[in-house]
Amino acid sequence: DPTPPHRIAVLGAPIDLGASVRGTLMGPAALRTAGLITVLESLGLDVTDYGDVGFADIAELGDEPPANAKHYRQIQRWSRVLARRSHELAQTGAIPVFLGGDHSLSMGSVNGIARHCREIGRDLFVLWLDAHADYNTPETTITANMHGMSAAFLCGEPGLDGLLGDERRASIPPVQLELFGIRSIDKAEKELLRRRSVSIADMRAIDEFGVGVLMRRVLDKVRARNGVLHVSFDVDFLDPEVAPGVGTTVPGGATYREAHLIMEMLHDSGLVRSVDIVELNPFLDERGKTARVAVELIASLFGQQITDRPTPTNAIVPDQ
Ligand code: EXY
Ligand code: MN
Ligand code: MN
Ligand code: MN
Repeated sequence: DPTPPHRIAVLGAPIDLGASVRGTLMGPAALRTAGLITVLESLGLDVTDYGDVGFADIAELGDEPPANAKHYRQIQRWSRVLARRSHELAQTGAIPVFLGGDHSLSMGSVNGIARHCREIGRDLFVLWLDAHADYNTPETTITANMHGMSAAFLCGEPGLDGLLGDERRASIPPVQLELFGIRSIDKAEKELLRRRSVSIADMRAIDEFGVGVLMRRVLDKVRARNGVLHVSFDVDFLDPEVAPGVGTTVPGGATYREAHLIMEMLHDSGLVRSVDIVELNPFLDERGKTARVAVELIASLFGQQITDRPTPTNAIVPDQ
C-alpha cells in the first residue's frame, strides 16, 4: 500500500521527568503555537487534535521500582496511558503524531503501535532520529534518566519488565531499529548495541555517504519486508545551531537541509504510519526557533515541498 492514510491524530504528552533538564512538558503547546495543526491542514490532511493526555485515571502499580530508573512511578503511568491511547489511535487508521515531552514517551507510544502492527501482521521498523542511541537499561545507565532507555525498552531489553503492568508489552527485534544521526553513546550502551546488531547511521557515516544514500538503505530494508515505519524524531538530532531548544545538545548534528531531505524521502516512501516529536524544550529555546524548525520538518514529512513555502513573515513586503 504505497498510499498512506491522510488522516492524522495528534496527541500531546507533556512529560519531562524522563530527562535531567525540566521543561519539555511545554513541548506540545510550543509545537501547536508554532502552527503544527494548521500547517498539516494546509497540506490537505484531515487532522484531529486530541489535546494533551493525562494519567489521572491510571492507578499506581505495586511492582518494585527498579534501581537506576529515576521517576519510575511517573514514567510508568505515562507509559501505560500512552500505550493504550497509541494502540487505540493506530486502530482508527489515522497516522498518530505524538507531541513530547521527553523521549521516555516512546516506551508507551511505540508499544501501542507495535501491538497494532502485530495484530495486522506487518513488520514495524523504527527510525530513531537522535544524537543519542537511547539504548541504556537500568543496568548500563550512568545517569538513571529514563529518556536514555526508551529504544532499549521497545526492543525488549530486560530491566523495566513491570513498566506496563497489564498493558501488553510489544517489542520489535533490535534489527528493526534504525538509529540515525547518532553522535553520543555510552560505553556499556555501545557494547549492548553491538551485541544486538542494531544498525547505526552515525554522523560520521552521514558525513561520508550523505543522508540520501543512508536513508535509501533504510527504506529499501523496510520495503523488502513489506514493513511500515514509525519515526521517532528527537529534535537533538539536529545541530544545536539549528535547534538550540533542547536540554541535551551535542555538536555536529544534522544540518537544516539534511534533516529536510530525510523528511522528504520519508514522505515520498509512503511508509510512515506513526511519529513522535520529542525533547523540544521551549524553556531553552530562542524565540521559538526550534519549535518552528520542528514544525517545518513535520511539514516536509507530510508532503510540503521545499520550493512551496510562504514568504517568511519577517520579510519586508512593500505596500500594495
Ligand atoms: N546516554 C545518556 C543517558 O543515558 O543519560 C544520554 C541520554 C540522552 C537521551 C536523549 C534524549 O535523547
Ligand atoms: Mn532521544
Ligand atoms: Mn537525544
Ligand atoms: Mn555534515
